[in-house]
Amino acid sequence: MVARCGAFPRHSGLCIRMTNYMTRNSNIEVLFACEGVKAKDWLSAFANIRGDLNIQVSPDVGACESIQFGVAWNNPRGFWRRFPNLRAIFSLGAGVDGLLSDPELPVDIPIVRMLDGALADEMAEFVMARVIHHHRLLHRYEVQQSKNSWSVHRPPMANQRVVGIMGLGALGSRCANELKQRGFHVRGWARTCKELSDIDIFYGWDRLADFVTGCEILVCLLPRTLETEGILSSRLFSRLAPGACLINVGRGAHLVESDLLDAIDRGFIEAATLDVFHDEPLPETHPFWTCSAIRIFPHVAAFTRPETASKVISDNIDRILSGKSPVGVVERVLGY
Ligand code: NDP
Ligand code: OXD
Repeated sequence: MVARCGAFPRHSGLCIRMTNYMTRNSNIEVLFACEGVKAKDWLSAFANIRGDLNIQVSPDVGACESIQFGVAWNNPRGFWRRFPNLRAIFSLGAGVDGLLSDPELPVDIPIVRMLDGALADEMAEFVMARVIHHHRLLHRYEVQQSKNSWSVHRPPMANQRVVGIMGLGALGSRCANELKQRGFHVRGWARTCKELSDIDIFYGWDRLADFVTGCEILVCLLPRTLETEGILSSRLFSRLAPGACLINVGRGAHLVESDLLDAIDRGFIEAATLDVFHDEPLPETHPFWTCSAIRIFPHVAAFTRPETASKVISDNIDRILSGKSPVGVVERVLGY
């Protein structure tokens, strides 16, 4: 999640031109264009680590030709086309589906996703919390309380609990490792083969059915791409262990919403933790709000923090300036 500032209107006077953070010899021109994000915190974070960035904050942009680097989130279509001398665009989020959906995105520069250990730490915390919640059947007690009902449920031990992680990238592999260390029986699914110790690895579409079959807690940490949209569907749910739990922290578009409600009705899924949605904020009238088997979180599993992520971007700027490739370049053909 990219931390948002609710009361930060895009065209307000709070959009600061970064001249007071510049040094006299500054010559690296950066445009911070992150819709709905509190720019002030980012400007301070960059200023704390270096003084040679001249950061402008959208929409207050001077000469478009001077901009060398863009920091992006939630931009309107065609936004980045206006800057002819861009050398890279850094996404504030780990997910770049929004950025890549712009058909007018410059084609000849790297798009770089957010790869920050602190983001992975937070995601691992959230996923661990929710896996333990479902593993210990705490969702049942939440429902019981609303009915004044006292009934004890005995969960299996962690090493008998099969947790499946879809997506074994920066975030998924971190979660898989931590869950393994916590004692769960962990399996993971990715596009290409991986080596993660003591984790059962499945890769490619032809192993998806084997991966899912018998999973008791399924965590989705895939990026949204043309291939992965709608992957959390009836077909997949029907292969899970009966009464399985779902944790979706990838993107809302991974889930076929009506299929989840149907799987809950039919007992394929006992409980779900959802942090991402087709429409965010989730509309007030959405049926998920009133489904007792679903817990809703407003896209808060992991936050991109200015304190650490500014250093990630800064290091990548240095890499580019010294002729190296930045870390985290998106493969546009794959969409992540
Ligand atoms: P990465 O790009 O590092 O990892 C993506 C993983 O998904 C890789 O293991 C990749 O396989 C796998 N994958 C992609 N396409 C397929 C496919 N067709 N079949 C099987 N596996 C596939 O991403 P991150 O781990 O950094 O982030 C994952 C996602 O988490 C983001 O895209 C974003 O949507 C979401 N996110 C959510 C947040 C929240 O607060 N809810 C916060 C941050 C991110 P391979 O390794 O073989 O390439
Ligand atoms: C993020 C994301 O990093 O959801 O916030 O991609």
